[in-house]
Amino acid sequence: MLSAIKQNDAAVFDLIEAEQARQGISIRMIPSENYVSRAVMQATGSCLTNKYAEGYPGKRYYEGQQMTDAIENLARDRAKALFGAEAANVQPHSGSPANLATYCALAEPGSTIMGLALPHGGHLTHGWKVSFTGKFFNSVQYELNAETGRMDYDAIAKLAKEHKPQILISGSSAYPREIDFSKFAEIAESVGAYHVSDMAHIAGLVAGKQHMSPVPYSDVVTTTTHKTLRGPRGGMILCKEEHAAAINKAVFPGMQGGPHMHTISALAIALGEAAAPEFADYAAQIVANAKRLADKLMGYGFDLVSGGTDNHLILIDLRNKGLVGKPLAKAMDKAHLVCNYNSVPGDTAGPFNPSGLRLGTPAITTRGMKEDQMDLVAGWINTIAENLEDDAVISKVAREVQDLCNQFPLPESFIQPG
Ligand code: DSN
Repeated sequence: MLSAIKQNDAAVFDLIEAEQARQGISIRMIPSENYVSRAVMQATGSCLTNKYAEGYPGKRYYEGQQMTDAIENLARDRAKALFGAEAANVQPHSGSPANLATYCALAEPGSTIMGLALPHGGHLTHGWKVSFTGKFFNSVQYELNAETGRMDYDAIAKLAKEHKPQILISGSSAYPREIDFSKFAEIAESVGAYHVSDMAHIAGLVAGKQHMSPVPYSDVVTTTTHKTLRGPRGGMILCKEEHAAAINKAVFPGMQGGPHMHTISALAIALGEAAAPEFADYAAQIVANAKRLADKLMGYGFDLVSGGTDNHLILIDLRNKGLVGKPLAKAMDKAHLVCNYNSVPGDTAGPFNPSGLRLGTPAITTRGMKEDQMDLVAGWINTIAENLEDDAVISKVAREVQDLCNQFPLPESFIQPG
């Protein structure tokens, strides 16, 4: 697959090959990352990258759309069937443009939107002040309950009554608990707001019936396609039919030009994979692994935000250990245990040196790892946290990690030919 790159551009080939090797010998626990199947990967590298297809199926601005129309319709139909949605737009280049397009479809610039604050697990595009979503709109941010580390639906309702947002956003990037989308729908209805849900992190868990679906409770649902859903890098919007025209107009021509048809073809494949019965087993194992890892980490005295997890991710608050996130994340990376440092609710440290660590199980579950392997991972994290400056200890962990990765190669259909 990479032979032409090797022949034409040795510099890029060497870097891709090195990255493939790094992914092979790493326990990848950034909760938004995964491994895609060989079929999904091949579609992203297909001739569809050569095609412009501005517009929508049946109404394009360039000719030669015989195949692209069929592909986009297939992706849309599979998305609607998988998630039980009335309408789907598969063109957003990723989650951030999907969110901005959605807000622009439902509200005028300057209107009030309300989402979860970034340090409490929200996404930048839920109205955080450095994002255009926090600049173009009057953004009000809700926070987690300081005691429980969980959504405080009464407090959210109170804030919504006070500010009367045009759009209430549910969903998160670093919240380890199940979100009750029905409560968000009730709050939105009580103040006359649209309910927009961003299910980017949990889309695969929703598809695999391991998390409540936001679709029946939302006007619009946005998502990326490459996290737990295990598709190509991209975005997607699902909505009620009454919003479909406004959403389509906001994505194209409002926000984007030509859709990435190679990505859309890969998304169609990934949606087909997610509809297969074994995907539900995969989603269930993601959650089982995260719960086991959380239990073991708590056994080592780690303080987890909300006291555990219901989904694919874990947020460690390191303050009780006298640690901060970045040095631990960097030491773990040396041992090929890859995660990210992260703010935790109530963090007074800045975003470049926050007090938390965010871990997730989607990628290691794709490798076939189960609860027993989570026990090893928890032990290694603890060993590194206790020996941050000790290179000999870190090297020993790195060798053990590599041994485990060798025992858990990717399943055959996920291995990319070199
Ligand atoms: N950057 C993603 C994440 O890691 O959660 C969110 O878009």
